[in-house]
Amino acid sequence: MTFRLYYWPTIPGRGEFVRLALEAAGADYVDVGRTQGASAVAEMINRGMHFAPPILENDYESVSHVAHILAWLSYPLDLAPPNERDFRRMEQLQLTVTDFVAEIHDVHHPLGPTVYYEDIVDVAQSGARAFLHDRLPAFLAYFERTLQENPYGSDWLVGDGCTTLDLSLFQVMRGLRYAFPNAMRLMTTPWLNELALRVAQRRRIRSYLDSDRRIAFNNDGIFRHYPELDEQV
Ligand SMILES: N[C@@H](CCC(=O)N[C@@H](CS)C(=O)NCC(=O)O)C(=O)O
Repeated sequence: MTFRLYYWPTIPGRGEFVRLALEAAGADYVDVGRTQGASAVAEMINRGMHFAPPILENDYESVSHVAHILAWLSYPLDLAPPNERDFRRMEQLQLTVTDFVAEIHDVHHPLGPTVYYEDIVDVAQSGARAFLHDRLPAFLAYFERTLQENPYGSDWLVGDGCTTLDLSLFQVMRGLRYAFPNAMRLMTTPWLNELALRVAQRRRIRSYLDSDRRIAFNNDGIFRHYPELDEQV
C-alpha cells in the first residue's frame, strides 16, 4: 500500500523523522510536498483534520504528530521492538525526542514561531546559553544512559533491533552537529555517535542519504546554524 507524506518541501524539519522510517523499510510512499508543492500540504491542513504537518496518510486514515505516526508505522515497517512493554518504552522515549526537538526549535524561536529570529537575536542568545549549558547535556546524557543500560545490548535504544526511535536519534545527532558544531564538540556522546554510525551504514539509509530525496539542513528548518547562538556555550 502506498503512503502519502504531507510535509513542507524545502526543509527536512519534522517530516524527516517520518521519511527516515519509510526509507529504512523501503516502503512505497509519495512525498506530496515535494511532488505537488507546498500548496498541496496547505490544502491538506485547510481541510481541518490536522493542525500541523507532518501528516501521513494511507487509503484508510491520516495521522499527524511525529511520535504518533512512528508508533503507527513501526509494526508494519518492522521497526518496532518485539513486545508491548518495550513498545511502550520506545513510545515514551520518542515523546522525549518530541520534547527535545521542540526545545531545539525554540533556541532560534524563543518567543514562538511567528516572531522573526532577526528581531530577537539577544533574547535567543540568552536562551541558547541556557540550552547549551543545561538542557542539551541533560538530554544527551539521558539518551547515552538509555543506550548503555539497554538490557538487550547497546547497539539500539530499545530491544535488540533498529526501531523508528534509533532513526530519530540519528537525525537529532546529525541536526545538532549542523546547528551547534562548536557546542557539540564539547559534548561526550560515544554511544550516540556509534548509534548514528550504525544507522547511517544501513543499506537503504545509505542510499537514501546519497539520493536527492534527502533534503540538506538549512536555516529555515528546526536545526539552524547561527554562529552567534552556537558560541554561547
Ligand atoms: N507536535 C507536532 C508538531 C508539528 C509542527 O510543529 N509542525 C511544524 C513544521 S515542523 C509546522 O508546520 N507547524 C505549523 C504550526 O504550528 O502552525 C509533531 O511532533 O509533529
